[in-house]
Amino acid sequence: MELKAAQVVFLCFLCGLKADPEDGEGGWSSDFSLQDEGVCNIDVLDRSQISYQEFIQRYAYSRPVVLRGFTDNTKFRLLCSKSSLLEEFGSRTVKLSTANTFSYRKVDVSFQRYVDVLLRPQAADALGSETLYFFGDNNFTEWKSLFDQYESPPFVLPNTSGAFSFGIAGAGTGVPFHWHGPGYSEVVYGRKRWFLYPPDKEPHFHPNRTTLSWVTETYPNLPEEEAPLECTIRPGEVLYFPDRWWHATLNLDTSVFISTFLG
Ligand SMILES: O=C(O)CCC(=O)C(=O)O
Repeated sequence: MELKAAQVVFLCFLCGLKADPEDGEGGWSSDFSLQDEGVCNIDVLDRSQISYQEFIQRYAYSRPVVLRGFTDNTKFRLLCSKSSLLEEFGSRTVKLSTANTFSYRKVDVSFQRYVDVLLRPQAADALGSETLYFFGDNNFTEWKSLFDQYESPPFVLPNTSGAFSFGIAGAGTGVPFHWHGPGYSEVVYGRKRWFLYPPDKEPHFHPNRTTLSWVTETYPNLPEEEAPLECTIRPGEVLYFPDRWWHATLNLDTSVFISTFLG
């Protein structure tokens, strides 16, 4: 079939409008991902299901919640595609942290090198203390053009402001149990499985072992009363964790993610 010039122009116009030129995963998909999303035993609420007052009364100081469809980060998501980030920030230096509870060791590498060499699925037997994770320690001056486009979750706790932590990590990676102040976690690409315990219920874990090893070795043997709260979040959802709640994460896919810490 012969295409007329006008038809070609129209088709090219549609190509240009395609939301993501690489794929639905922003070019971050890899051959390996984890399938088990686990249960979701945390409340998941759409915008129409909760007001700010209800959030404060029911969740802000007492339990986690997943909020869905509260923000539109379409533009931020496009800027986080692999090609876009590499083009803009490939030559910038990023600070990596070991993926253990206390994240002591820090290593500087170029963002391009991190993506080309270090961003890979987690080996099942690797120690968290030997795994380098790009999350936080962001240079907000150099990456300003990106963070300016992020719309953070609208429900802020009284007398707090948000600080961002941005990261990208391979399937099977994650941060083992730890706690700190309240905040939100959002995945821009990929899926992230979260495990949480209230402040007075410290989970059994080894600070240098990975979440992956906790999930495969410890989790299946937990008595029912020691089961965590858990949920897998996807793009368009944010998980809220209250102050001092224990939490651990497991990236099921290569994931791009951002937390908003409220302090
Ligand atoms: O997103 C992650 O993998 C780590 C998030 C986390 O532990 C945190 O925000 O404190």
